Amino acid sequence: MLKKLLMTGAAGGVGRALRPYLSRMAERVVLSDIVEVGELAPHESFQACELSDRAGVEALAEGVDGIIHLGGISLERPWKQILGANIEGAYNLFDAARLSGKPRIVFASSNHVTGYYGREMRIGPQMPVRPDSLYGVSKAFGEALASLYFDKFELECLTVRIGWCFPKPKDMRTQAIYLAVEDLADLCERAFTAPRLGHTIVYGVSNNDECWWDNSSAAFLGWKPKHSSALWREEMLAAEPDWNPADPLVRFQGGGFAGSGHPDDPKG
Ligand code: NAI
Ligand code: 15L
Repeated sequence: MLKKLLMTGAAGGVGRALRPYLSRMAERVVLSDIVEVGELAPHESFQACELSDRAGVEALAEGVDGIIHLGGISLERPWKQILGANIEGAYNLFDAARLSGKPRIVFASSNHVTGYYGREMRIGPQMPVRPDSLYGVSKAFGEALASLYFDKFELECLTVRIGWCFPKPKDMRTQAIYLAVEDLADLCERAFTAPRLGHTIVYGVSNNDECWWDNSSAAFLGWKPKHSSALWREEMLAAEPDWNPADPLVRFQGGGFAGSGHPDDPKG
């Protein structure tokens, strides 16, 4: 059991869904975001922090023995936003952790780090990154930091390339990459209780029928996702009757992220 767990991005969709599971991992939980998180349970506290603010992030990391880092821009957005929240923010977080006792980190990366691989492929963390967006590039930067900070400073980290962590899929793509929040909670718990973690990369995906990702290199964690998107398959198939296999939305794992242009271009 951790003594004090920090979760950034606590006001976001994943943060709100994960919050009820944190009491089984830690005695005290510090929730952080740039927006309020609402009413607090007795074991919870809130500390507002902008991730690009170095001093603020150092204060946040002080005295914690585990971190779940969800905070930042979670979609393709103009470069300046990504630079502050995801590039500077990730650097501040990892470096503050280095200076404050090297707590284990669970880093919320994204499937968009490898979004330009085709959907007929099965890929694993050993394959080269193939980001489909500036957002995906920023997550690849975070993953590279995690690798450096383990190799050089022995700061252990579980990088989770999350698929689709929402209550239910919205189409056939997200049905293949669906991650139930309970499975994510189990994975975080494994990250904090494994005797050794190193820097491990895992795709955050439930036990779905369609599957593009091979997590066998993280088998040592003993993580066995219990949930599946199978119950929504018929509904999702019916919602997409007209496939065009050449459409980026259908062709690439990253779907619309792979099909979109530069976020700083004026919209036509
Ligand atoms: P979200 O956008 O709902 O939540 C992100 C939170 O980060 C927000 O509450 C926001 O206020 C906070 N934030 C943004 N910029 C910040 C800054 N500069 N300083 C401090 N806080 C800031 O995203 P969601 O869906 O909850 O995702 C959580 C994490 O998981 C994100 O890092 C996202 O990239 C990653 N992820 C999520 C997926 C999903 O299916 N929900 C899929 C792949 C990755
Ligand atoms: C992500 O990385 C996003 O954070 C999430 O909102 C979804 O868009 C998801 O990927 C996706 O692949 O659809």
